[in-house]
Amino acid sequence: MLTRAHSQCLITPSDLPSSQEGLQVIGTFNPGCAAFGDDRTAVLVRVSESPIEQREGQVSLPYYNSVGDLSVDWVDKQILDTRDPRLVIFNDTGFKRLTFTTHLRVVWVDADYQWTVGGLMTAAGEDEAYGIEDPRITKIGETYYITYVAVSRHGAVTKLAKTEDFVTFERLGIIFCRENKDVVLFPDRIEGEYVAIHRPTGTFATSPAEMWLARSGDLQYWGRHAPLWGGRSIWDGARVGGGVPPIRTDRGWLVIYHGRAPEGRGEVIGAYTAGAILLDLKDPNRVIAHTPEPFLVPSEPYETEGFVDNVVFPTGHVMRNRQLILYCGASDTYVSVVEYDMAEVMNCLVDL
Ligand code: MAN
Repeated sequence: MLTRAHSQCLITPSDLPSSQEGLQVIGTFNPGCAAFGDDRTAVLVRVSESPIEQREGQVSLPYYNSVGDLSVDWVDKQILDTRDPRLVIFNDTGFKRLTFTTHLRVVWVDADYQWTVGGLMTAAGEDEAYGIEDPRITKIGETYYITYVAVSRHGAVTKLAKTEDFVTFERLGIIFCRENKDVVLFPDRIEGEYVAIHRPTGTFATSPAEMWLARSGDLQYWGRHAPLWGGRSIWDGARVGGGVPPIRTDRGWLVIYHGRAPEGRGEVIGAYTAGAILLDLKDPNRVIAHTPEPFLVPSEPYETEGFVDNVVFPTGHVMRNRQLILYCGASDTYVSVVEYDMAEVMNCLVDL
């Protein structure tokens, strides 16, 4: 574990307004971010909301209907498995539903971590019926490209949107079909092509927890898929996924990713921690170094206790004076920032 130069809980659910009446904000986490102008950071926060109304013995399952309005299905608790706080499972059919809906809220953060609330991007269309989650932002040229997860009865897909001002957002559609999350775009083209890391979730018996690399001529159609990196230790053995868009360094592309450990005794979900791999600058399919241990693990109270305990989930970064500022989700409840000396992060990497 690496010593943090600074860390703080930045945004809590009570800090942000709900998207409409009748909903309460229960989570503000997994934020995408990008440096904007000289000293501001545009942060896109995943906001989860649930209906304020409670009914005895029932669970509310909110969703956006075909005209984009919020609807709620009320279901008897008795017929559901409610052990995972993020979703319920119908006992008879095994169908799963989320217990909240999500949208993305813009927050402007200055160099002293003072912030103001901006606009929002709400879910729209059938493939976003349960909400939009976990944005990652990469500036390419003058445009900010946002990958985000859209969740619906069709599963979890990754979509692309773009903005120049974080006021209006143009949707560019699905870029990776289900089940695919944690898509991060490289900021530069390599040999003329856009490059992305994605995380398909396989259900086949031999499908491991693994990140893949893909290339595209236009950001829309992705091909030349190849496996990139799978978990090798306990901390990243159950699941891995790209965290922060790749950072160009003189030694290679630094890719900070999250790993999930298998469930410990009595735990529903194993701890989420973060480590890194280093990719060859010209041939990003080649992993040249990795951190055998995670350098970021849940330790602060806001990381160890929340909607989901023991989660640190880095999703954005800003560089300032050789300091690496990571914007993270903490316990699926808060936005936190963690600062590291960039040289110390690079020192955690061990050549392969
Ligand atoms: C999954 C996703 C994330 C979430 C983590 C931790 O990776 O649902 O959005 O933050 O789990 O619960």
